[in-house]
Amino acid sequence: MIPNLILRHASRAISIAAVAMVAITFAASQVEAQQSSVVVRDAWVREAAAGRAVTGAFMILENKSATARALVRGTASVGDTLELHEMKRTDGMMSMAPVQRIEVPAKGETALRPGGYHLMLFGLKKPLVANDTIQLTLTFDDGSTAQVAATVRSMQGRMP
Ligand SMILES: [Cu+2]
Repeated sequence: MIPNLILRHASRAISIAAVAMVAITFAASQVEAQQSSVVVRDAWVREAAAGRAVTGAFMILENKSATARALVRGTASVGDTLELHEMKRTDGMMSMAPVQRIEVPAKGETALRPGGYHLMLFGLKKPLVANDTIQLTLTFDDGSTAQVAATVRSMQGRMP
């Protein structure tokens, strides 16, 4: 009888531990999914023909809070990697480069648009056709995230 009792206690301890693990995991995912004070609107992504593995995404970032925020990273449902980019004119030439963060002032807005800040999506898994919708997950410097639906638009011959 004694081994049986020990066994029962052991399995109970395990199930308590399992419940605790689930609770911790749940709490962690709650933190991760915290809604950002930055609201995203007018999100769109440039159409990408078959064989084209790169495109740009654009939107307005609106900071509803009284604290400055910054976009620090993101992922896209359709690509392998997402980089934050800035396009600017240097010595009369337009060029783009990755940036660490895109600042969004307190109670203010930052526009991501062709010729300025944008998101660069690499490793596209399939062509992006006008009027399709893709999903972006954006993470800000406070760890909050925003889920964004971006519409695919055609934008012939323009960079990025
Ligand atoms: Cu770019």
